Amino acid sequence: MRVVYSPQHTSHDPEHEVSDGRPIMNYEVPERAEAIRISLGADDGFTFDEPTEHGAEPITAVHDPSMLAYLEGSWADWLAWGQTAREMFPDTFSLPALREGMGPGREPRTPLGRIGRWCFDMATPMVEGTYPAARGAVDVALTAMDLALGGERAVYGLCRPPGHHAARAVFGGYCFFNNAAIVTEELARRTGEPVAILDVDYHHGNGTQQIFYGRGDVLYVSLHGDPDRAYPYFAGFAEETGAGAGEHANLNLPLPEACSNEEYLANLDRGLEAIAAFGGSTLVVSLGIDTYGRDPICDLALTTEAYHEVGRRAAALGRTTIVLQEGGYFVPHLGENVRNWLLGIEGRELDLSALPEV
Ligand code: SP5
Ligand code: ZN
Repeated sequence: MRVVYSPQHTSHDPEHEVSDGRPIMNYEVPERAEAIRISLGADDGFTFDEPTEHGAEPITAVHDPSMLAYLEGSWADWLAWGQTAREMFPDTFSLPALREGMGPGREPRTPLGRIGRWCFDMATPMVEGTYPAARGAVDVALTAMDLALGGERAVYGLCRPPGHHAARAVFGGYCFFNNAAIVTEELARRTGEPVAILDVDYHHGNGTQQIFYGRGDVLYVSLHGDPDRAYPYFAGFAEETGAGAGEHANLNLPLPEACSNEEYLANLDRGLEAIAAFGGSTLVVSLGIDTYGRDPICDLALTTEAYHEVGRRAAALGRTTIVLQEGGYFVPHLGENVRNWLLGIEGRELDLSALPEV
């Protein structure tokens, strides 16, 4: 399988986040992508390609151009205002109720006002190298798409930072640009066909859902920790089925705490049935490994065997598949879990031989 990877991701190296009422070390670190690169690099079945630049147009096809401009200029703006911290966090959020009945108000001018306009949480700090890394992740995803359009049956884009929490005009959840949504939109435009997205990250992909919620030509299917207990809290409910032309093109499958392989796979089959019933010849996968039993921030109970089986069942759809990396935070097993997912999709055997005992 062809793998698209760029070392540019390492310039996004956040240190902190706020979680459960405490400042903690950020879980979305460069070591994650490096662990995946090392596992895939040790297996001759994977060959690596560098991304090519795709420019801004595919990004603004999905995101507010003002968000792109904000992300591009935000670090210089931070420095120009005399800030010296190496991470930029919002401290005040522009929730709609703050200006209820008063109209939208002016666009904020200060870096802290502006980040509170564009970022929805306290897990997604920006550092000096965040913007080039986020652009690099988009290029990784689009290059994987190019390979798939060129005839590869399944391709993996080792995206970092991840993307599925970024909506049209707001970012967060360790995500800046929605890599999977950008690829999906570009695929829809280039092929004229409907496109299905399968999101198996532990967290609901609120950004992807938002971007395609009114669209009938893009099916979004997500398996995730029930937002009644899990981030992102405000989206991912089963009753969210799409709007207008997009009605019935959104399928949320919220899962209980400690969900086992068996229960997970039963839900997966429901998602795959919906995808099989939807048209189109391509599948975009948002691949998160934070469903793992040992993930430090999530609460499902999947094992490595499940990843191989999920890949195998996704491949049985018989569609050209573009797999893009999202979350997964138990770094010691992250690379081997991704590799086994990809072995599954390629019809290769489960291989637990390189899973370290930690
Ligand atoms: C791409 C991705 O996986 N983003 C996830 C963003 C999660 N953000 C932090 C959520 C904080 C929830 N803390 C729950 C810890 C349970 N003890
Ligand atoms: Zn996640």
